[in-house]
Amino acid sequence: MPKLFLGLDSSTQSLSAVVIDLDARKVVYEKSLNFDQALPHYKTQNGVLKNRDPLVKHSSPLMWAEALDLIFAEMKKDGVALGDILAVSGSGQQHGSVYFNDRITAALENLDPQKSLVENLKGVFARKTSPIWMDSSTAVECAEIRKKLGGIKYTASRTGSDTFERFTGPQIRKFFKTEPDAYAKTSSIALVSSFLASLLAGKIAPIDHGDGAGMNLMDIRKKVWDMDALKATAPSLKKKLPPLAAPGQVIGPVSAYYVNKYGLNPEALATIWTGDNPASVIGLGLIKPGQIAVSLGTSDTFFGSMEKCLTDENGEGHVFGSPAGNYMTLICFKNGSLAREKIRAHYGIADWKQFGELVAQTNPGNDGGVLLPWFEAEIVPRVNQPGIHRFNLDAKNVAANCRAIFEAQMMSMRLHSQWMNVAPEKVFATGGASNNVALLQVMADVMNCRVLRIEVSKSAALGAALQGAHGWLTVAGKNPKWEKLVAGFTAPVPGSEIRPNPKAARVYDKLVEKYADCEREAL
Ligand code: XUL
Repeated sequence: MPKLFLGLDSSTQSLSAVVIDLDARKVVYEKSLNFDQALPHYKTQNGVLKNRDPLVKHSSPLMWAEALDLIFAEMKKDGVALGDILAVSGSGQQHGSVYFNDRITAALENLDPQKSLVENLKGVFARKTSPIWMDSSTAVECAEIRKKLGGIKYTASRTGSDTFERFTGPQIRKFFKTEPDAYAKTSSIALVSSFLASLLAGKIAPIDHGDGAGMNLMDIRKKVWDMDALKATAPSLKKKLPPLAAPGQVIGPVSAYYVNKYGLNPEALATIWTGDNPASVIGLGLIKPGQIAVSLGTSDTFFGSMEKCLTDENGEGHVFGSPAGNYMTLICFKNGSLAREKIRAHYGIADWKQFGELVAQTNPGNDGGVLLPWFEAEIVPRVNQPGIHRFNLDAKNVAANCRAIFEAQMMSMRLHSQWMNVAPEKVFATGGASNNVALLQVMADVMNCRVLRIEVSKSAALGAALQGAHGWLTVAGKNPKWEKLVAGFTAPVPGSEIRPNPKAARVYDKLVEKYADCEREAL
């Protein structure tokens, strides 16, 4: 019998499933359900409910539950060997929270396969909607909690991150302040990940150290609820939170609901879920410290494994628990592809090929020219007033401005990841812009390490499936090693390796200092 494991990823816009055959080291099934399209009756736009306040971004927990039913029905229809699946794990968009009243435990224990999950969950919510990571309506609560915890540096060193609007603690505080009665009736709070894990296990699931670190409520070093942070957030919070647990631990067998309804293996194990970023770290094979991935998308995200817990005293970067047992970091730069595209459009450059040719006409270091491309308010560094700043750079020099945007983004990454104290050994580039060779060459030169392209379409769901395999092997007494487990699933694109040019690397060692001065001046 093949050893099959199912990984699910409930992201902002979709629910994805990946089934792996562990011995064959192959993904044997992939499916994605787009919420807007598959479940139009929730009226979401890109997975988000409409709201008059542009800062408020909520979604529907019932939609996530309905999607779970739907994806199992699809897998059954597609002939997936659900009876052979040995464990199910998953990941969820980070920070989003779900609020239950005291009917939740009984509802989870008695999931009736004659009914849908939505019907089974009738009357269990203390709050109809769930604030998600895109919400930025809690600036006041962030300031309140940060102040009580003793400022940015202390909050970050205590919880792994400074307070952020999207983090769950500030969201819980806002709920307590604005809807105190509903907060009082809340008996249990889940993250998106632990909510879906609970639906699979048929009982309230623990929150794992990966996703738990995205709440501003967990002591990042001891990996327990931080009583001061809980107190600073809302009263009686400890009673409302599930226990914390190591990523991927087995909760128990899957609920009979999925066995009776979809033919899932009755012996399949349900494990604790994690956040989508921790799951991606596994899905991309970033097990060893020094292995970094940069996802070049709408925003650019820099993440990787870290052995010891170091936190960013400027409060820009995040530290989460990693499914591999140690830590992971995540730094999110808002002006990613958007800023690159703005420059391209501004200079009327036809395509990225031509853009790359222009970059090649200029020298690494741009003869000292620096651009700060903050088209949008930036997260790293904190920039509230968007603006474009040029130093020794002529706005009319098209080629120099093309190089400058790439260099600025890569130098910012290098500068603002220094607190991690990890010299990248190699960087895996993913995301839309990772096929831009000119950009990757600048990355290799600025970081002074090899850059390899990696294409994993569903890295979080794959990471979740591998986490399921890890949980199952652990219970089977096989003492699995992560490095061995991920091998073969996440190979870089053949021939994609880009090596740093030593001469250019020396130029950037100097220029990064000037770049830091420019940032200071602009801020
Ligand atoms: C990370 C974050 C996002 C979500 C996206 O802090 O907010 O990456 O996890 O799903």
